[in-house]
Amino acid sequence: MARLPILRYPDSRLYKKASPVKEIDAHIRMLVANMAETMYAAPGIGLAATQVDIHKQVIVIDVSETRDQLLVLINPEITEREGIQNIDEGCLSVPDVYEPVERAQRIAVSALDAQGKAFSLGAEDLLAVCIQHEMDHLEGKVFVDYLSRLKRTRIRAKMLKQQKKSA
Ligand code: K2U
Ligand code: ZN
Repeated sequence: MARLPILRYPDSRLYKKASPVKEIDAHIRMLVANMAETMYAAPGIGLAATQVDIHKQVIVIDVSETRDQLLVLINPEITEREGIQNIDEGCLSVPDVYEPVERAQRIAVSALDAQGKAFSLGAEDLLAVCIQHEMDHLEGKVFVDYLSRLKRTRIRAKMLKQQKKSA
């Protein structure tokens, strides 16, 4: 397994739309394993393949306290949305920025697991936020896109300054 480099905002590759996975083979399972290792090492509670410059509909999530309950979502679709919540979000592609985003409180999502088996699950609170955040990544959307133009401009300038310093 390997830790993968995470794209940093405002890298234009974060705005590419991910394609559905046609066949869940050993390559996809290796991608899932590498994404999980990358997420746990970051550390984060979610990661979309888009963030590691692989434009396929693959998400890994683990919101457990014990960090040992990996959820893999391949070709995910949200089938129901209910209620509203507004919590501070972060993003591994936008380090040290936390801002509130309005999301559905509860969702139902259908996906394939890493063995290609179809499943559905209900999620609420942080898990629901995380799934919606990661599915935005697959659509080529970053959470700062929900913020005001002024905030987004300031975040972009801060990210570019940090990247220039570390280059
Ligand atoms: O997409 C990502 O970069 C993963 C996010 C997932 C996330 C976004 C918003 C709200 C919760 C989770 C990262 O895990 S951000 C780091 C983090 C870690 C724990 C709790 C909140 C944010
Ligand atoms: Zn993110």
